[in-house]
Amino acid sequence: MKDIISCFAIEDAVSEPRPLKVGFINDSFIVPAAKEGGTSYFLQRINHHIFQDVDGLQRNIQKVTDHIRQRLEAEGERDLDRKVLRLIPTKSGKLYHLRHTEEGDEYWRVYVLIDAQSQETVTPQSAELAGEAFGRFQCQLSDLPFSELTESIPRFHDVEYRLDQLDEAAKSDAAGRVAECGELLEKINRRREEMCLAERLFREGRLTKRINHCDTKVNNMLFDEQGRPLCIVDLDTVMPGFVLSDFGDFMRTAANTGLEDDPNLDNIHVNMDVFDAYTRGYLREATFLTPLEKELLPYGCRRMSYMQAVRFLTDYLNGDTYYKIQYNEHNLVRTRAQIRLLEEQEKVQDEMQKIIAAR
Ligand code: GN1
Ligand code: MG
Repeated sequence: MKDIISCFAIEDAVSEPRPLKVGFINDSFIVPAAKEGGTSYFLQRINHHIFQDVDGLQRNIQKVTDHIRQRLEAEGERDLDRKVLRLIPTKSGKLYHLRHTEEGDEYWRVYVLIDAQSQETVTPQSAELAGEAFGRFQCQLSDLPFSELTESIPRFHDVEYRLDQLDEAAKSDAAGRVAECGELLEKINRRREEMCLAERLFREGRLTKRINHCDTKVNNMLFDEQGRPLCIVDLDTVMPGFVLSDFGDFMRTAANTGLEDDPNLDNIHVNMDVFDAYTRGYLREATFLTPLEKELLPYGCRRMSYMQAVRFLTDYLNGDTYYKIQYNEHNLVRTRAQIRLLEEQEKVQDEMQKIIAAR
């Protein structure tokens, strides 16, 4: 660990790193300041099986954080290192440290540690703050051309591509599970055209892409002691996409009265209080939206539940190679729960549309 830390352009003296349990994808460590009042750091080993283009990934993060920092500076913000992540380069000026070991290559990076709190659960009040924070995040990046960033996971939120993957999985039927999925496949197939609307509108030049976070969960926000949002973290999936992704994914995860993998489908309804609160906060900040983008937001919710169902079912058919599972039929249960959420969202789409139109 000492060797790894010593590769980075860290000025303050630091103590021994200690592991931190956050997220499932990268390995994270806190590197505490050696003295009171010194800077502490956040060290991560990047999962390069998921993020195969580490150069592109790190360049994305650098561009996004630089851009936000410039905007904040121009607004006269003082508390910069708590309002936006700061990457620490290596002593040779690289955005990560590549280490060759007998077990394979390791990619390490360092941020300044932000002293803040995080939240795991959503209330209507925190949903409004989250809407504001993610809206502001998109707004701060709205003048950075989306083509400046790469897709850190290629075609991550592309529904046409996700359906191609499902078709391939169904065709090869590697785990012999297609026969039991007839009803789910039928529900997915029936909605194909509608759910690929964004990709078609993009090709027709009517819908733009923008820079999205692509993992808009409340636990990817940091709050200060008073519970005010400070900063958005976990920037690995920041990439070009439709604004529908960030809006829809928050609603998929937070505005569901059931669980993402709820075995009891009757638990699953849309939490309209959370929907209303997030929308209020989001639309206050997302002043850059075109009328079409705004109108498509309820579709964005359905699209993300649908895409997640497609991804879970694909993994089930492939024999569970991507998502970690806790039991044999976990991906099937997840698929059913996401399809039910989609059906519930379909029932309230007019209500959603009204809430949005009223803002
Ligand atoms: C994965 O591991 P987690 O929860 O941060 C996935 C998301 C899915 C989510 C479904 C890189 O995110 O896209 O929406 O699972 N992330 C990746 O629970 O595939
Ligand atoms: Mg995550």
